[in-house]
Amino acid sequence: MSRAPSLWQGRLVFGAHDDTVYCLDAATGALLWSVYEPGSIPTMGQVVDSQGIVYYGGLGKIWARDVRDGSVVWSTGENIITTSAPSLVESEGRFYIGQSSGGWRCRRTSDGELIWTSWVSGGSTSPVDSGRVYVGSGHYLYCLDAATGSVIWRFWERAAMLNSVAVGHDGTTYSGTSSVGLFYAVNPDGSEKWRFDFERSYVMLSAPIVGGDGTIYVSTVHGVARLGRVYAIKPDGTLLWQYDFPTQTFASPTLGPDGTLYILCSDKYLYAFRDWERAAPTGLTVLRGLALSGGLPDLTESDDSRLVVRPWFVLTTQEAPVQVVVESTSPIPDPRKILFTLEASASIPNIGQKIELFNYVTGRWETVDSRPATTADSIAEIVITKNPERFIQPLTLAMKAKISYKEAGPILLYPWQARLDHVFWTVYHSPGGG
Ligand SMILES: [Ca+2]
Ligand SMILES: [Ca+2]
Repeated sequence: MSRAPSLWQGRLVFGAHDDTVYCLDAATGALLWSVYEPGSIPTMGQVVDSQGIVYYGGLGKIWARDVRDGSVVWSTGENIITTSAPSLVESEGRFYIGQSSGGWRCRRTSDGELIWTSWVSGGSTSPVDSGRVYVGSGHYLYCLDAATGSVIWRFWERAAMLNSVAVGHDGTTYSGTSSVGLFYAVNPDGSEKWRFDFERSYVMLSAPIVGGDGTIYVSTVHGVARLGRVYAIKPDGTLLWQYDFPTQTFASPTLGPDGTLYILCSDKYLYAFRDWERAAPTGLTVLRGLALSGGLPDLTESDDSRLVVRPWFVLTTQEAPVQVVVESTSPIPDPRKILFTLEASASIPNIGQKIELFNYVTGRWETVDSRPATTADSIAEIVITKNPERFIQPLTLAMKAKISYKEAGPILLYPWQARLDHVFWTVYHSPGGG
């Protein structure tokens, strides 16, 4: 089965059943290079280090190649059958790889030489975290000491063989069974945290991954109907969303740095999707203050081209002398999360910056952030996870933000300036969305 492609500097690398390793341009899908080794079946997965060296096994040898052109850095062994992708610990110059005879090996990245051998055999992609290697093999999830290969604990599952493993940011391990649709979260001490039941006949055959916000992404297949489905599961074990593919997806998902999820499907298409969308500003009103330069187009990019506003008349002394209202439109009415981002600065210290979002339920502005403005551009990111739909007009999907500046202490120079470089909303899809 094909595993997930690896992403390095805009290049996707993966092995296929035709004994070939491919490197594609991630943006266009164009072939950059390929290498053919007869009988190698390089489909157990690969890993790419920060220098652009890809490590992988298969039948016969373990290889290290340069992702730039596919040239060989080293190859090791004869008659090796690997059962996993290599798990890399680049800072220690080591990787861990499953072999069908003799068990798990720890090898050097520089030349592939052996550091230790474990009696635990089989299992596929295994993460290394805080000095531990996690291997799903037989009826057990094993936790091995990364330094020596000795077993720290093992988690038993009666139903079926445990499969590939992922580790969360808190040390929780995630693994599923390959014969019944069960998915487990295991505590760092080896005890069960929760279990998640995939619907009907969907089973996990490839490694889950954990996103930056702790969301667990699992690729599953329906063996009878030959369908694929990806689950996004929250860290508490409840479903965030699921997405159905036209055919089976044997590959693990891969997350790009911007949060785009890549999935290789058996229909030979690489699917790229994400659960968020950007909403750029579409309207601007300077409510209080005098616009000195710039306008709406200056707010759409972080490029140091800014809307600059100075204080002007106010009706009362409590009122902020600079108030800017920015409008946008949400792509959906019911997001699970809204992120509001402002990159701005003030010309002098002691200026307070306040961000309000318009609450369409109460019909009032709601303060979501208040902080001192910085004299160099800084970014305020406001996350709304509780009832975010209140900030979206239900019929027009309009969104409004008011950004205000007011003196917060003694100032040395008047008039001062508020300088807004970049304003945008990021809207995250609800559970059930794709
Ligand atoms: Ca800037
Ligand atoms: Ca700008």
